Amino acid sequence: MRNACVFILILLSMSFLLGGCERKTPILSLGLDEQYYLPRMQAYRFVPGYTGEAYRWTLVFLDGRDSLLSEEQSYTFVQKEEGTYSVRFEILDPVNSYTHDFKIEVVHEVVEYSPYISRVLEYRPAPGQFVNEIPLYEDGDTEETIRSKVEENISGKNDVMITLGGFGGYVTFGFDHTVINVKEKRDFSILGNAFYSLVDVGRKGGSCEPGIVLVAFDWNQNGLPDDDEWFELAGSEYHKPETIKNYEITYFCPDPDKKLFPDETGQLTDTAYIRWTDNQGETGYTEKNKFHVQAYYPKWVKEDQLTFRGTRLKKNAEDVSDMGTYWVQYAYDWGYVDNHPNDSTSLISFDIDWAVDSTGKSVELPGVDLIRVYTGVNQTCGWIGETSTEIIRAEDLHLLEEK
Ligand SMILES: [Ca+2]
Ligand SMILES: [Ca+2]
Ligand SMILES: [Ca+2]
Repeated sequence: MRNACVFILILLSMSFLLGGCERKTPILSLGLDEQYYLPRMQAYRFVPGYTGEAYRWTLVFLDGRDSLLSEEQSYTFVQKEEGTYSVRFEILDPVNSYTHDFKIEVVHEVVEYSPYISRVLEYRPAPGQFVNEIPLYEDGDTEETIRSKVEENISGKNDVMITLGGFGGYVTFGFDHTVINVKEKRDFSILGNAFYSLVDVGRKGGSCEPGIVLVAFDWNQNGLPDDDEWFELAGSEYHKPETIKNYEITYFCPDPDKKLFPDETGQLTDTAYIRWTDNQGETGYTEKNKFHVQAYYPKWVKEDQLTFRGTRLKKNAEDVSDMGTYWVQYAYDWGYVDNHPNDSTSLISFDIDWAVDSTGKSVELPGVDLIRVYTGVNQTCGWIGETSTEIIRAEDLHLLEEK
């Protein structure tokens, strides 16, 4: 091993000299240590600067068996269980092959993790009747102060509801650790304010406003949703023909002095309030009702139009009275936020293994660092207004289990 290290150092020094001043990579970052101490549920990215034709990272067990971890040059390691992990890194190259065995001690975190949301990275609701109210917009608020209000509201067990507004409106949040994808198990749950109003029929319905979940693993470990790919968790509706992928909608900020178009019931004060157009050739309006008199377009947003993209679920509401007085939003089977009541534990929890890429192909993720939820339907229901996903809390189910 020692000889190999010396050899590599010489080789690296040579390439550094040959490359001259243009090579900025410091030699020290090119190596791998013999031993690492890493907290559980925290990803760590190993980036060997030394290159070859192919690579192999394997987990080596005590009995000599091994299991392939990756064939990429770099590897992001994360484990839920504490203990010693023996890892082998190999550079497979006809000229300079290289094997490095090292140990990772996965230890308990110094400060106990929270099973709940610890940070909100983005909040961008689409127009809606609760926008500027939950959270409350106050004079002088900016994107950042609103984000911080949302963070305060849905972190931990504060349980103060936020709205995502109409189709596409979203929030992005994370925990103080990676939510690990445990095989054959649901990994996290998200709480909203859905309820059933029909108790005597086979079809669950009431106030069910399904939001779609996206997840990302922070591969480059910078804590940000930058170049990490987002994957949709494919719920019960994902593969149905009526579900529209790559839906896009643009809402236009209304002129405050615009003419109002009330309806004959007196409950809608403007049926042509916030105009939207979509990429399906449709156009329509977010209607204003008399129960919510504030502006529905997010006041802190400077742009005069807002565009959202995503998967659009079929409308789930029916006017069961046929007179516009009693609307029922029917729940989809599984895999959506604010779609079943919070006491239906299995119906508000999510499995990271449901993740699919943009072509619908299943992807394997070791865990997720970032979760985004957006309203999945574009629908208005008379006096009860547009359908909007609401959130109060999210939980790492594995950490909850430990408590
Ligand atoms: Ca899982
Ligand atoms: Ca990142
Ligand atoms: Ca709701």
